[in-house]
Amino acid sequence: MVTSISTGVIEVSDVLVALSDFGCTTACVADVDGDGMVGVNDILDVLAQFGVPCQ
Ligand SMILES: [Ca+2]
Repeated sequence: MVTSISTGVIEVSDVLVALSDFGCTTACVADVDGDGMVGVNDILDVLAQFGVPCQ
């Protein structure tokens, strides 16, 4: 499940966090798909959920 990184809704700041964390491989805050690293899939997940309220 994709959850907002900073607020209750996926928004620009979450996309920016995901982008700034791109390539991260340990303790990644932007690892939204839970595979242990931040890659293209995480960015796409964040973008796919953009503007959607999440828990
Ligand atoms: Ca990931």
